[in-house]
Amino acid sequence: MARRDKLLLSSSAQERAVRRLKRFQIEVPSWGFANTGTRFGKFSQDAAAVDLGDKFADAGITHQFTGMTPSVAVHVLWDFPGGFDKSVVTLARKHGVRIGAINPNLFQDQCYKFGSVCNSDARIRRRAVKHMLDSIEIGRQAKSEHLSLWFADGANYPGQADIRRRKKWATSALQKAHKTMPRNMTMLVEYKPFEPAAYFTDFFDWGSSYLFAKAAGPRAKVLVDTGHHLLGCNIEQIVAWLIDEKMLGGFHFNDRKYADDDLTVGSIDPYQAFRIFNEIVAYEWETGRDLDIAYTIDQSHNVKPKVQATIQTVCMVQELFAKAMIVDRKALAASQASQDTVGSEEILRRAFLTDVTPLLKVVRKAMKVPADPLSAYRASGYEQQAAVQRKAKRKALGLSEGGSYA
Ligand code: PSV
Ligand code: MN
Repeated sequence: MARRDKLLLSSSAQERAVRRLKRFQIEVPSWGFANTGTRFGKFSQDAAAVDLGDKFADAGITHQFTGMTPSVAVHVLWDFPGGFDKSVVTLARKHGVRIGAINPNLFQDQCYKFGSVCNSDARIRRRAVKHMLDSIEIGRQAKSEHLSLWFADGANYPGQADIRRRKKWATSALQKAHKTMPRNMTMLVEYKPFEPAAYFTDFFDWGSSYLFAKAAGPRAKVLVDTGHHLLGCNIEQIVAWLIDEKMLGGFHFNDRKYADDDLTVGSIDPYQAFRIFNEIVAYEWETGRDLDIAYTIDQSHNVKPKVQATIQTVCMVQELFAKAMIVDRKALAASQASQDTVGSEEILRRAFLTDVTPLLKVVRKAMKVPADPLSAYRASGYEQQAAVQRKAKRKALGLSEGGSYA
């Protein structure tokens, strides 16, 4: 039976924790509000977003109830199928949010069957680079600070592709994109060791992303998607190393059981997310400075109602970050110095098992949001209203199901 310790913080420690938690923000993905599915099918929800305005509205309502999600990550092909213009910026503002990371889509067009920036056909590589440059231009107009890159490039069979040449092609593409980025933009390079390519992916682990980012230029960093690791991988160690190398640019948070399951954070292993936050908070505690990290959710809610799943995630992230904030860092340092393994582990476990609800209550009061955002949202009637309106919108548009997620 887990022990639920009482939260006992000195008033200065509590004030510090409240101030930091008030500054903690996490970006929501536009695609988390649209109808999604697995490769076996898609189950649509009436309240799922039909268009970009709906996605911004859902992000806005999430922000209204949590105070933590002022920005929305967009996916160029899914969100701007007819092209981008500045009215999109106004539309986001109307719903109380702004545009966050720009995600080019370099995996869905037929031409990318054998890769994008790693394609052996130079014409396809040029097309992929052009799409990145177009995405940077969208970012410039939207005043976005992040270009978030994920490549599905890879090979399905041994012998299919020249691994070293592909590495060089990718490097050259990233360098071209980096050269074009405005000064205030950071390039985030994501990795994934599997899927959709079955034999190898070109951006396969944090080391490959690190090398690509280093070669691209000084404003390129690594993005860690928590679902993109082989089972058993020690993600917090990767996080600690990237922090130490000043190369941790951002996160895509989600949880997983078997593969890249895109489940809500903490639904399977909350201790994993806590251990990641523990590394971040440890660094911030030592240096007295907030790390500049793009925290983002990357989840797809196939069975849970989308906004509920998002609010649940945001609150879970806040709770786990709060637990990392209450780790007794001085005691931990002393315990590590005396090589007390059990004592050190207990300090972490004690923080993890402590009920931080009282602390979160103070934070949420200061942020002027409900003490229990999820219950308040569920009681608000937003979802029922959205379901009616969006069903009617779909009917008027002749759509059989919702969402611009292709
Ligand atoms: C790929 O699995 C990924 O994590 C990338 O970040 C994509 O942009 C996103 O998922 C799309 O859902
Ligand atoms: Mn991702």
